[in-house]
Amino acid sequence: MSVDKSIFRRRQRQQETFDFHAATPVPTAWETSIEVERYVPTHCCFCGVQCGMYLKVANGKVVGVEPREDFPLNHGMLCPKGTNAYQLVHHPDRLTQPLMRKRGKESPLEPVGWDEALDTIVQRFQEVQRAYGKDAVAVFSGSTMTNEKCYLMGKFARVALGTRHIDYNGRLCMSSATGANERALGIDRAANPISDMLHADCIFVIGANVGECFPIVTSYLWQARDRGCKLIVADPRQTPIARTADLFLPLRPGTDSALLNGMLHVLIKEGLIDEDFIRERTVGWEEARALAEQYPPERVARVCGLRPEAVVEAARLYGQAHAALIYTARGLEHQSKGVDNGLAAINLALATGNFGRPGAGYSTLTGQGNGQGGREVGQKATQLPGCREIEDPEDRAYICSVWGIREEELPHAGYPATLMIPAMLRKEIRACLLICSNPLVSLPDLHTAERAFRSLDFFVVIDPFLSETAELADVVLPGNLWAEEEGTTTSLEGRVIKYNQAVDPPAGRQDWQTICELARRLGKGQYFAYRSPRDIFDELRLCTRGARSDYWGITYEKIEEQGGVFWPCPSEDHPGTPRLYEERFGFPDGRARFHAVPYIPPAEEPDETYPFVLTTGRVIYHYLSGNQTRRIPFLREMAPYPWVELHEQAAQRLGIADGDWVTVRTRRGEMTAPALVVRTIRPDTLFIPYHYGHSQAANQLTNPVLEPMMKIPEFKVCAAALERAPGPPEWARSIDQEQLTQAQQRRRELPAAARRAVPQPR
Ligand SMILES: Nc1nc2c(c(=O)[nH]1)N[C@H]1C(S)=C(S)[C@@H](COP(=O)(O)OP(=O)(O)OC[C@H]3O[C@@H](n4cnc5c(=O)[nH]c(N)nc54)[C@H](O)[C@@H]3O)O[C@H]1N2
Ligand SMILES: Nc1nc2c(c(=O)[nH]1)N[C@H]1C(S)=C(S)[C@@H](COP(=O)(O)OP(=O)(O)OC[C@H]3O[C@@H](n4cnc5c(=O)[nH]c(N)nc54)[C@H](O)[C@@H]3O)O[C@H]1N2
Ligand code: SF4
Ligand SMILES: [Mo]
Repeated sequence: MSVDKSIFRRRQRQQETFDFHAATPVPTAWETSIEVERYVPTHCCFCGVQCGMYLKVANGKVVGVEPREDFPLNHGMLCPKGTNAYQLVHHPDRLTQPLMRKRGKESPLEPVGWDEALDTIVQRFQEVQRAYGKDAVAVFSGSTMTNEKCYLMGKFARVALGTRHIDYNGRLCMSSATGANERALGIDRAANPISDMLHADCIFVIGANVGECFPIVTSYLWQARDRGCKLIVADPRQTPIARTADLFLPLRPGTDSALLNGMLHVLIKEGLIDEDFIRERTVGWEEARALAEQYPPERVARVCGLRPEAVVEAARLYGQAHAALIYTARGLEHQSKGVDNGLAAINLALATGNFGRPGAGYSTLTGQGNGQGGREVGQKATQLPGCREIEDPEDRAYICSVWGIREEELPHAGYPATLMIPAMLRKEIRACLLICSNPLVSLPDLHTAERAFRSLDFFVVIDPFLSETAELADVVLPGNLWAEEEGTTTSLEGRVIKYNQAVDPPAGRQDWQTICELARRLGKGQYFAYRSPRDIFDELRLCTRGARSDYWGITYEKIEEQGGVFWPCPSEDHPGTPRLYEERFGFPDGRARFHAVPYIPPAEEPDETYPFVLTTGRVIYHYLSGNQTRRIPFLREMAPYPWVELHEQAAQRLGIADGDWVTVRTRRGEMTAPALVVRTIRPDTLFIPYHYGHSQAANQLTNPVLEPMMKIPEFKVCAAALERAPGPPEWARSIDQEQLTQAQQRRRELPAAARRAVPQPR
């Protein structure tokens, strides 16, 4: 691959003057004199923004990274995770051989050859299936991997194993938004490209910490504001973007639909709705309007813990804009009413005619690297590739025709990931193959989840690193990383892009090869006779032809030529579809649906025993379960341990000082961590970052209650008690005291700026 190196020199010069990058230490490999042989164009492996990057290869190794200026979204920017991601590739912790417990559950994991590992897996899966039926084996998949692999997992489960139980970690992520999109708009994708932010007069961000979780998108928010766009932020914590918002709404966790209904109430009262749009392009308005009448600002303010005038002001700012965007993320979606919350947000956009124009729309900010593609290509319990329905006779028949199987052979709907846990405990699911997820950090109520995985007769994990979950497996197969394969992902915009391979995986196999080899040993090799990821992609394209997420017109070449292609793209001469709903919504009648969604409180409300609301989420330095980012020295140093964020009023009341050890207790469990006393969180709310495992895991505390339709857990709201701990917890005793002091110092320094600069919530 020949690349004009002058752009890199220019880029490096820019970095010297650009604050954002100055804050990011330059990895040492950038400074060495190694002669770079190749610059491999690819994308970041972490979040859904999928920033374009070059991996720098020297002597057969990935030695560094450069941001790509030619990718239309990040334009030469990367966040701290992106600049350090390359350090995973040759990390000493990489698994290089299969590991197996040779003498039963109590024996240690020992290195074995691939043949022995694969034969054991096949033999044990077959034993379980013979004794207890095909559905006794489940597949638990993930979305931070390519479309090709996500697609392959769905086909592997249904065709090679013949089980109906396949689902994935997106269930824990944006599945509420999927539910809302499907019910109200008919298409499960962001309505707008991110660049639409530059055409908006108002952007309403609710439940999304854009600054820390989608850092590169933040630059679009700032540019929009520079052009006069108003920014409204609703979050129980004053996140970095909330500090620059025109209006900050520090709402009580779990009360989003009340706020949104209240805003609709004001819009109606003040005549800020678009009656032509409602009449011509929607159905169900009368019911939504009637319901909104019951949400006057005074009532809403009481429920949400806000001032009534703030609700009115939010509605005015939003309703008076010519073009307005709403962005939601997990703050609003990780709730037992997550789908309702999404529907209530969509109601606002529909009532004001904010769809199908530049700068007008509603989108969820999809989180995982391939969180968009992963939810379309058929690794969900009820889904076939292309967002087809597993219970739809036509969809079944079509996919069977592509796969070359009989309709009776295709299993029906299985359990969503969160319902696999009770099924394991009931011994209904007895074996599991898990890839690209670390549920023993990421599932709610971890003590129960751990019992479930331990109760399996046989458990296989495929991961590049020994995760907390892999520690429990009977066989661990080394997985590959993004730098070690070719394949596509679909970014949070709905843009299909492509990873290119920089180096070979250390264990000699790519995941798709491992899966195909397992299929062959299960006697189904004829259905998995791919020679490359491209073969898999071409079959995926065919599966999606004419379906809701249509990739038929997208080829590897076209992705490279166009800098990505937005689906739907029904034919090779079609340019792709950056903005949805310009003419019609995704239902046969072309109209969107209003939904009347009454506010229902979270499943657990504070009481005398558990007086706080506990919420959980992310920090900029770590990605999800932390199994990757906790191994990268710079990221680890910046946030080595979890903490408990609380307001100084609460701290004073309980006699807690910044840095004290505190214990948080809920109905599920307890954990001890240092207190971080701030003014940037509601005084009734606690926050713990969830990127840590074992006794440092926030999910020891969280409520496993599920949203009824999509079965997503309520990670964002549960009742909790807080007290000073008598001393450090076990985990702190076993680490170097000096390291701990340094970490606490750094943690204090981080939000110190925030503590000084907090304007009072308006
Ligand atoms: N640095 C980093 N970036 C990431 C990730 C990561 O792990 N680390 N993960 C990626 C993934 S998979 C995802 S899903 C996204 C997640 O991206 P976000 O959803 O932005 O991140 P979270 O921290 O989970 O939650 C967002 C905000 O919700 C707020 N919140 C809590 N409760 C409520 C509530 O009841 N209502 C409202 N309105 N807000 C509430 C929290 O205070 C928090 O600021 O990030 C992606 N990007
Ligand atoms: N309390 C609380 N819990 C949460 C959340 C929260 O906000 N609060 N957020 C939830 C959300 S939004 C999400 S998305 C989930 C995510 O939770 P997880 O599914 O646990 O996410 P990851 O940490 O990305 O796990 C991916 C695993 O796959 C491995 N991996 C990465 N790439 C590849 C690959 O190409 N091949 C293979 N074989 N393995 C690979 C990584 O090493 C890692 O161990 O967590 C959820 N849990
Ligand atoms: S914003 Fe997301 S995709 Fe971009 S560099 Fe950071 S983690 Fe990677
Ligand atoms: Mo996520």
